[in-house]
Amino acid sequence: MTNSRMGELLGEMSVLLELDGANPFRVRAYQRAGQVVTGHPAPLSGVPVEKLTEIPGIGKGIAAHVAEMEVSGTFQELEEMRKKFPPGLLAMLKVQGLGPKRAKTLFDTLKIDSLDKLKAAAQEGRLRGLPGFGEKTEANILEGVAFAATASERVLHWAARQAALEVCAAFTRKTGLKDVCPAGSLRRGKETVGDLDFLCSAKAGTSAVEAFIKLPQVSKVLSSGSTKASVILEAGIQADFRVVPPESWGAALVYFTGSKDHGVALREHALRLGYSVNEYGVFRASDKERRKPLAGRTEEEVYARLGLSWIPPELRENRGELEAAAKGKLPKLVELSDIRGDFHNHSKHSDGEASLLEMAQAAKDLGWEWVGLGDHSRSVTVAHGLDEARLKATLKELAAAAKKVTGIRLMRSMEVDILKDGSMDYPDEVLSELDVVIGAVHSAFKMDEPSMTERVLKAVRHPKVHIIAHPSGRLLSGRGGYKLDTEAVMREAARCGTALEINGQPDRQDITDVQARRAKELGAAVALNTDAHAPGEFCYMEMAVTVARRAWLTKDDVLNCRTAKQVEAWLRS
Ligand code: DGT
Ligand code: CA
Ligand code: CA
Repeated sequence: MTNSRMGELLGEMSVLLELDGANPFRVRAYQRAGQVVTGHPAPLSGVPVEKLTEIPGIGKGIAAHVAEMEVSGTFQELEEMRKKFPPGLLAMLKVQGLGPKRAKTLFDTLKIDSLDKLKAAAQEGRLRGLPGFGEKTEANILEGVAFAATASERVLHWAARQAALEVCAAFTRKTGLKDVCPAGSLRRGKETVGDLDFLCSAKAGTSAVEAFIKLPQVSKVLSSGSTKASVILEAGIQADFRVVPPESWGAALVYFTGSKDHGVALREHALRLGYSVNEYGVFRASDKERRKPLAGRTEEEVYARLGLSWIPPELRENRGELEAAAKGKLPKLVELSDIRGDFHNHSKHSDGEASLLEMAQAAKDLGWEWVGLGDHSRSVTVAHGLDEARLKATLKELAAAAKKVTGIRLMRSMEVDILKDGSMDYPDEVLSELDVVIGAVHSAFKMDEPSMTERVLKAVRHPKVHIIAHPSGRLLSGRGGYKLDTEAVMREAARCGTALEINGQPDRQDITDVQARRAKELGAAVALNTDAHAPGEFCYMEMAVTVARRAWLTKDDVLNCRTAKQVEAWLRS
C-alpha cells in the first residue's frame, strides 16, 4: 500500500472523528499523521512498528493502524467510524465554508448527506436560518459546491508521483525491464493529474502487460490487450499502461507525454519541414505507408530530426517552447541539486512535529548549506503561534542548536501574519531580531479584491518583510483562495525587492507556474519553500522545483540557489 493511500485513510479518520465531535487533539493527531505518512520520503509499507514510532508524528496507535492497513487495506477503527456517517457527508466537507460542525448540523436537521442534496437545499434557500447559517453562508456554499465537484476528480501531483514511483519500482523488480516511466501530465509536472500514463519499452508486449496488471498496486483491471491495459491503482488513480517497441520509445514518450497542444504544434512544425510525426516515429511526409522511421528511438533524436533541441517535459505546454527550441534558446531549468536551502518551515513550537534541532539536522542531512527555521506568529492561535516572549526563547534555543549542528548556516525565520489592516503581527523591533521575515495571510479571507490587494501590498512594501508566503492562499483540494490582484502584487514586489514564494506543499503550489513565470518577467525574486511541518516534508522542495521548472526558471532566478553569504547579503539589502 502506498504512503499516500495510507495518509489519505488517516486523514479520513481525522475528518470522521471531527464529525463525531471527538477530542480536538485526537483529530489533530490523525490529521498530522496523515500528512506525515503522505510526505514520508520512503515507503512505510513493511517497516516494523517499533521503527514507525521513531518517526515524529507517528505514535503507537497510528503505527498499529499502518501495520493493519498493510495487511487489510484499511483499519478497524476507521471501518467503525465509516458506519456512523454516510460517505456523501465526507464529500460535502470539500465545500469551502462547510466544516464538520456545520455538515453535522445539516445531516442531523435536514438529512442532507450528499453534494446533490446540499446543492438543492442551498438553491431552495433552506439552509439560512439553521443554527450557524446565514444568507451569506448559503451563497458561499452554493459557490463551493460547484468547485468541489470539479476539484475531486483530479489527484495532486505529489500523490500521483508517489504512486507512480512505487508502480515503476515494483514493475522493474518483477520483470527486470528498466525502461518504464510515467508520461502524461505527471511527467510534465502538472499540479494535478487526471490519470497516469505508463510507457514501457519491450519486445514481448503480452508478458509485460500481464506482469503490470498483476502488480499488487493494481486494484482493478478495466481492460487489457496485447500491448496495453487500463487499471485502477490501490491509490485510487486510474492508469493506462502501454508497451512500445524500443525503436519507437522516444516517439511514444513525446506523444504520450503531451501536452496535447504541444503535440499538435509539433506536428504542424514537422509538416512545414516535410515530415510527419506520430507515436512510432518521424517519417518523411511522402512516405505515406510510414515504413521507414527517420527517428524514434530516443526523444532527443525525434526533436533533433525536427531541428529542435530536446525540450524538458515541464515546458511542453505550447507556451513558446517550440520557438525557443528552434532557436536553441531554451532556458537551463533549475534542478533540485541546485538548491542550497529552505526559508519557510515549522517546528513544534508552533504546529510542526519536530524540534528546531531536529529540523536543523534534517536540513543538514539533505546537504543544504543554510536553512531558515521558522514558526507561526502570535495571531495564529490554532497553530500555536509564538508570542514575543516565546519567540525570544526560541532565538536562544536556535543559537544552542547551531553549536550542535555545524556545517550549515542556521537562521531564524518566521511566518508572520499580515493582519487585516496590512500591518504585521509583530512590531518592527521584534521583526528586526529575525533573520527572515515571511509575510502571510491566514485570516479574513473574504475581503473584496481591492482591500485584500491593499493589505498584501502593505506587507510587500514593509521594509522588514523579505518574502510573501503562498501569495494566493489557494488550496487545490478545496478552498479557492482569496481575491487578489496578483499582477499588482508582483509588480510591487519587483519594485520593492520583496520575494514571492513558490510554496511546495502539494496542496498549495502557490504561486502557480504561470504566475511565477510572470513574476520573472516583471523582475520579482522567487523563493522556493517547503513549508515543512516535519523533517520528512523537506522533500516538498522537489515539488516547488517542479513548479519553478514549469515557470521556465533557471537557477539564477531562484533565491535558494544562492550561497549562505549571498542569501544573507540579500536578506540585509
Ligand atoms: P491528465 O491525464 O488529464 O492529467 O492529462 P494528460 O496530459 O496526461 O492527458 P491524457 O492522459 O488524456 O493523455 C496523455 C497524453 O497522450 C497527452 O498528454 C497527449 C496524448 N494524447 C492523448 N489524447 C490525444 C489526442 O487526442 N491528441 C493528441 N495529439 N495527443 C493526445
Ligand atoms: Ca494522464
Ligand atoms: Ca490517459
